[in-house]
Amino acid sequence: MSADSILEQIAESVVKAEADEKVRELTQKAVDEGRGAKEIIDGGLLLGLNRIGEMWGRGEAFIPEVILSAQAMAAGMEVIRDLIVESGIKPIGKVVIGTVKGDVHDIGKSLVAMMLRSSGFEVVDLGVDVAPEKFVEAVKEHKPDLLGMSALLTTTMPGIEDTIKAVKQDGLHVLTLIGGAPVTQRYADEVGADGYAPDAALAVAKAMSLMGVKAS
Ligand code: B12
Repeated sequence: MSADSILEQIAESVVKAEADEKVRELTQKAVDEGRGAKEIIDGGLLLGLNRIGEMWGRGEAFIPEVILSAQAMAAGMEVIRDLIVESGIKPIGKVVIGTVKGDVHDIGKSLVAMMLRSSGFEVVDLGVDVAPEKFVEAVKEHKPDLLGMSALLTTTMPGIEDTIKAVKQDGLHVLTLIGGAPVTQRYADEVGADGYAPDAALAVAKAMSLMGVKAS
């Protein structure tokens, strides 16, 4: 079997969200064939995730399928973690993310977290109902490059502004990225957020552009 076809198999395995074991096995095979970490990620794992992301955008795939594909990709990433360390590929950046105070909507935020993780970011997920002071504490503790906030209710959206103010008041330097169904670019501009994205795929692209990395 040629090396290119193993990368294609990995991509298809991620799209189909085949058992994590299968993705692990194929990734290990690619490693054994001498393929480098970047090649396996770009030509196999990430290619698969991008494909399912595009299918989702066209309405040909549903959220549970995207989540399963992201998990399958993460299983492959585990196999090449050691290779990544050896080849000196650094995480693109660190993100602390959470859903704002009073809001328990978890699905969109977790999807964004998973896509960021799968795309090479280190992610600290604070969960839901996160008060501004908790975000501030987490920024002090983890020193992330980006702070992601999600709000799904018009009544909890002010939690984004409160958190941005609290972070600034503490003199912390972190880029802010916000999203959630009622959130808009206009709102992001109003509250002084550094970035906004309407979905998980664009959240990754935005996070990359904020970090000065070109999305592939
Ligand atoms: C599932 C759901 C729930 C579940 C949540 C379960 C869970 N574990 O998350 C439960 C049943 C608990 C729930 C409760 C409530 N809900 Co509700 N819920 C929804 C529903 C149906 C889907 C939300 C969802 O998961 N969508 C799928 C995900 C993938 O999409 P998403 O969240 O928008 O996320 C995407 C983007 O927004 C973006 N994104 C999200 N976060 C972030 C963060 C960053 C940094 C970035 C860049 C991008 C980003 O990327 C994501 C992926 O593409 C919506 C309706 C809807 N269609 O949105 C109502 C909805 C959000 N809920 C609503 C309401 C009113 C409530 C309740 C107040 C109901 C009640 N009376 O009790 C409570 C509030 C509870 C609370 N305090 O939070 C309203 C909000 C209206 C408003 N504008 O304020 C909605 C819009 C329903 C409606 N049409 O009335 N809800």
